[in-house]
Amino acid sequence: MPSLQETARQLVSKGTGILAADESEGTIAKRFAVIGLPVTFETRRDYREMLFRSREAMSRYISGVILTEETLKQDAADGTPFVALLADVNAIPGIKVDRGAFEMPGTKGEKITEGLDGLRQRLKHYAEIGARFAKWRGVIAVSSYAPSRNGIRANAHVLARYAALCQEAGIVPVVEPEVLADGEPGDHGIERCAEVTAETLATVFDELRLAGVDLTGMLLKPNMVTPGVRSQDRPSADVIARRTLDVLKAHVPASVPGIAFLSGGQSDEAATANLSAMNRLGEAPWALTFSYGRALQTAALLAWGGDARNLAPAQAAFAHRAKMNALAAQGEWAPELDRAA
Ligand code: 5MM
Repeated sequence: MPSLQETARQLVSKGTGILAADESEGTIAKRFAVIGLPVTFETRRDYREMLFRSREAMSRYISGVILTEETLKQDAADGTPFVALLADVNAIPGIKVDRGAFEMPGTKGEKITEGLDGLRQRLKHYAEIGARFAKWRGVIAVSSYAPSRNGIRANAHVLARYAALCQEAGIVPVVEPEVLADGEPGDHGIERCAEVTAETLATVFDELRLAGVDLTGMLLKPNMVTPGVRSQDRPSADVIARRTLDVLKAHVPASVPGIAFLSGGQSDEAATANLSAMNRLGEAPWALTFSYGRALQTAALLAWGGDARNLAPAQAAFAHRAKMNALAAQGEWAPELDRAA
């Protein structure tokens, strides 16, 4: 069995990144609503099978996939287990182990992620059925009264407890503290995002150290430092890259092998351009790549539209986004490459 360090390094190996396909039932319902598709066990299977059978995207650009528990245990339509499909394209199976973010008492609408009860047993089981990494997302809202120190500390604490339990089970924890860009009201500027991201990351690494987490055997999945999605600020990719790297360099130890960003509601092209600009700066002590959900999947979902006849264009759309982001992970993306497709 590969070590935590080997798995973590493989997940962020040059020119590859992670596909986040762990939408909960509520989230996948929102995605399918856009194409007018009902949400069933079979439609979720067919959609994810379309992605995982996109051989070009998966075998060349995707190092690992974050699955839901359902998908980890699910078979493709012809009865092939999804974990076997992923093994065939050399993609590492991962699993989302949190049970969602719920209103946190003592705060004005902030959220705390739940799922620690029974996690030790669940992780043992997930490892036995093939998961080699896991993900837990803490959600940090930004408003005039949020986040509170209590909200940040509590989310950082559960992220650290989750990470320690993962490592005990031989599973690489992907630690995802997301400072929301698309929350309410979502009109904050880049400065406020930088300030909240800095405090969040400082607290997360404080808690990870206290929990005895081996930083060489984990990955960080943060937001980029951007304005809220309803802000009037429109900084360039170079500004976003500079601000993000400054915050990360101040708070993320160099012993962490890699940082795989979430896309957080950015447009497909912005998520790619910002990642590429960061890698072009060439200053990061960690690998910098993607762990995108929407920014990898939206074009494919729209091209597919729930119709098996659209398999080829949908897989081509997915392969294109995966390739653009793989180039960005090496600082080699350019807008002409995107538009030439
Ligand atoms: C794919 O979405 C993930 C699961 O979200 P829910 O539990 O809310 O359904 C999510 O955690 C995702 O991994 C990250 O937010 C990154 O996805 P985006 O779309 O922001 O790149």
